[in-house]
Amino acid sequence: MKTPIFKNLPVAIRRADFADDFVWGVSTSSYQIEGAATLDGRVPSIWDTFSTTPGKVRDGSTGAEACDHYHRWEEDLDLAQSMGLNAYRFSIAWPRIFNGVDAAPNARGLEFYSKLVDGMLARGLQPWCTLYHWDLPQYLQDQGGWENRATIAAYLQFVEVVTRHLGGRVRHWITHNEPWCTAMHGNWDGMHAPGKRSLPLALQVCHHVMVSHGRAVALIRAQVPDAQVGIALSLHPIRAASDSAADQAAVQRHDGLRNRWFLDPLYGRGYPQQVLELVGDDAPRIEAGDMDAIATPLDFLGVNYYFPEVVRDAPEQYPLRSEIVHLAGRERTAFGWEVAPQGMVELLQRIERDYPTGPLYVTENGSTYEDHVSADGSIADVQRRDYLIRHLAAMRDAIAAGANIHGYFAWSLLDNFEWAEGYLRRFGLTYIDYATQERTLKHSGHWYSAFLHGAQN
Ligand code: IFM
Repeated sequence: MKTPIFKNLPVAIRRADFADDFVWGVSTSSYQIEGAATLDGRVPSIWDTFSTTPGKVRDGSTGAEACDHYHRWEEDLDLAQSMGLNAYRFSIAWPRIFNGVDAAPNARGLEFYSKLVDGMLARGLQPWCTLYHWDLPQYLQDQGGWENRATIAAYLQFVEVVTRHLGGRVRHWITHNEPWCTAMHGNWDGMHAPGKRSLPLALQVCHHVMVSHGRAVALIRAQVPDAQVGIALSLHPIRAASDSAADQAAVQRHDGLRNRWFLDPLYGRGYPQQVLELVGDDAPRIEAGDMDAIATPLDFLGVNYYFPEVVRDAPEQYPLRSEIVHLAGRERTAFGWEVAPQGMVELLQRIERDYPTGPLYVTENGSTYEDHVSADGSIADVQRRDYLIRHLAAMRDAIAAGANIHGYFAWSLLDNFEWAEGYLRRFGLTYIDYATQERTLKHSGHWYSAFLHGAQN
């Protein structure tokens, strides 16, 4: 008799379908799980400021406590190990490492990540370190944040200190997580910290973030001789709402800013001309050497895939003259994101066809649904489990067709602070009871664990 966790699986899949050295991980980020916002010399980040500003986070919550991972990290790493993972992606909270413009590095902040990394290594988890996952120190935002070119130098100082301390133990480095979100949600639509609403500002922020990325690649290599360095981009396959020529043309424009704005400069092609023409005077100011810095060769590309975007022609919309539409009848997560495992394959194959990326890693993929705790305490999150299985199967098929994919990180190990949605959205393979901080592996997590331990299904 199959236990409920293995009942009605959408497709058969086994770990043995993948290479022995395939990287199997989970992804997390500092502000979303750590809590301990005022401990051991940590200063406020832009997310502390933003989330305590009324109306910015849907349930009025903050990451001040989150999953209390700062104190429970051993339990969390034990869980990751018990699941059979061989990698763990985490991010460093910059406000724990530097607490002022001219401050010396904060030894207690460094100590936390040092222990965390040792904990991963002791459990057979390869550490994948993201240097920036959106928690900019507020004192830097007070001086203009990423709009201010001086923030690039501050970031490099932070990167230098972190890589000097952890470089002997951490080989895999991700400079930035989803620069689109840093720039556009932070400064164009205002949904994320620091909550500004200006396209030219967002494009300038984006440019500085990308320059900081390129400079960091060289710096990390200088500090960590056998480093593997990449960036994690949030990318989407872009699809047309109809067969009309106008909608097809909208796809090109939309893709230009959503995907090519990042991929083209990373691979030495500069910003897409089509988008530069559309944004006109709102284009970023670029200094000599910037584009070469952004194009510093990478060891891998991290792709965060969640869903395809469907667009239609919308001549009134500045600057892309396109608009995202939600077609009826599509399968969606509770966030309204379309469930499209094939979209992941399409995206990865397109990236490889169009760019010399080298190895690809899916650095995030996951789903949010309403979770219900049963009387026996279990969480039968069948939809999240099936989302995971279907995406793994799509990835397996893409690899069989020749895709250069070397690893997969599920988002996320734990339910956590989902930015502007607060705790209303649960993405975890593990359920967090925020009142008690008790962790319970959901059925999706049990399935992933069984899969990683070699179960046949
Ligand atoms: O929670 C986020 C994460 O911080 C960045 N990528 C998308 C996830 C789900 O929205």
